[in-house]
Amino acid sequence: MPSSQPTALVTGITGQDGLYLAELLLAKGYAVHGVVRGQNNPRRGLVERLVPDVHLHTGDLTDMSSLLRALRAARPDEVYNLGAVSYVAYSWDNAALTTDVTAKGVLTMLEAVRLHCADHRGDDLGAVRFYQASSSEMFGASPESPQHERTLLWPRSPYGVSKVFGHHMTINYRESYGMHASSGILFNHESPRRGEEFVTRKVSRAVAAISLGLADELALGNLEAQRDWGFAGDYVEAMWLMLQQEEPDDYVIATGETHSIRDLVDVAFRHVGIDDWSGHVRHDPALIRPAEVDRLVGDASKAREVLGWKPRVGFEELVSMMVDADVAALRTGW
Ligand code: NAP
Ligand code: F7E
Repeated sequence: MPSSQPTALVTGITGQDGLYLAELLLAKGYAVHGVVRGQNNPRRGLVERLVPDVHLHTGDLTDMSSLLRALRAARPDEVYNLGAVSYVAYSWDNAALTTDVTAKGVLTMLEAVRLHCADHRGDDLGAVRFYQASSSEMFGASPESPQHERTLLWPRSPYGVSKVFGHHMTINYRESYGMHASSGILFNHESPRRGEEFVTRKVSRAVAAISLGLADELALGNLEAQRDWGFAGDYVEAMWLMLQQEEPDDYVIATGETHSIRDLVDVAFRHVGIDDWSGHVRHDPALIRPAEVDRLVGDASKAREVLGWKPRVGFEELVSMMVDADVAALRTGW
C-alpha cells in the first residue's frame, strides 16, 4: 500500500457489497471512488446518503471509455470489480445482457486497467491491484464437496457461465501481463441490504410483514436447495485482504456450513414466534429454475491460512438480523 492516502475505485457501488466495501475502505482511510451506471440511477441517492464521502463517476461495464475516464479521474491503487447482472434467475431470460455485463464487462474492465497503467502509470501493470467478484455459482453441479479453489467448475446458468469467463480472464491477465489481479470465489452472502429478489431477503421481508399482520403468504420455489450463507459485512473484508497480499491469487470465501431454503424459512418464522409456518408458504412452480444448483458448501481453509480471514456472523444470527431489520423498516413505513 502506498504511503500517501490509498485510493480505490469500486464498480457496483450501488449494490449490497459496494456499500459495505465503501464503508470499510472509508474507515481504513481510503479515498473511495465509485462507478454508477445510468442517467438517473434510483440507487445513486442511497449511496450519497449512506457514504457521502464517496466520489461518484458515471460509467458502465459495457462502455470502455467511461471506465477509462473513471480510472483517469480516480487514479486508484486498487480496483474492485463488483458490478454485474447478479440475479441468477433473471440471467436465463436475459442471457445476452448477462454475458455482456457479467462476462465481457470483466474483460473490458481488465483491459481498461491495463491501458490506464500503460498511459498513466509509467507502464507499471502492478501499479493498480484488481479484485474480481467471482462466485460459488461457478461450481454449479460439480460433484466435489466442499468446494475449494481447484474444484471443477460446472456452471448451471448464464450467470454462472459468465462468472467462469470473468474468473478465467482475471487469471489470464495475471499470467499474461503480470497484473496484480485476484479473484474472490465468494459463496452466498446476505444482509439487510440484500436485494429483495434474492431468497434470504424475500423470506425476511415476508416473514416480517406476516408477523406484523401486513401479509399472509410467501410464495417460494425449490425449498430443498442448499446454500452456504454468510454475512456480507464479513465478506467485503476478505476482498480487501486479498489486495493487501504481496502476490495476487484466488480464494474461496465461505462459512463451511450449508442450510436448505426450508431451514432458512424455519429459522425466520421461529424468530417471530411462528413455529408452524406451513399455512403461510405456498409453492410456486414458476419460481423453479431451468437448471438448479442443488448444494453448495465452501472450504475457505486457504483464506483462513493465508489471509487470516474467518466469518464472524453465523446463520441464525444472520437470519435474525435480517428479519429484525425488515420488522423495523416496516414499522416505520419503509
Ligand atoms: P448486487 O447488489 O446485485 O449489485 C450489483 C451491482 O452491479 C449494482 O451496483 C449494479 O448497479 C451494478 N451493475 C449492474 N449492471 C452494471 C453495468 N452494466 N455496469 C456497471 N455496473 C453494473 O450484487 P452484490 O450482491 O453486491 O454482489 C457484488 C458482486 O459480487 C457481483 O458481481 C455479484 O455477481 C458477485 N457475487 C455476489 C455474491 C452474493 O452472494 N452477494 C456471491 C458471489 C459473487 P445498479 O444499481 O445500477 O443496478
Ligand atoms: O437463490 C432458491 C433458488 O436467488 C438461492 C447471487 O448473489 O448467490 C446468489 O445466487 C436458492 C436457489 O441466490 C426462491 O432456486 C427458492 O436455489 O437467493 P438466490 P443464488 O441463486 O444462490 C450467488 C453466490 C451469486 O453469485 C449470485 O449473484 O433459493 N429459491 N425459492 C428461490 N430463490 C429466489 N431468488 N426466490 C425464490 O422465491
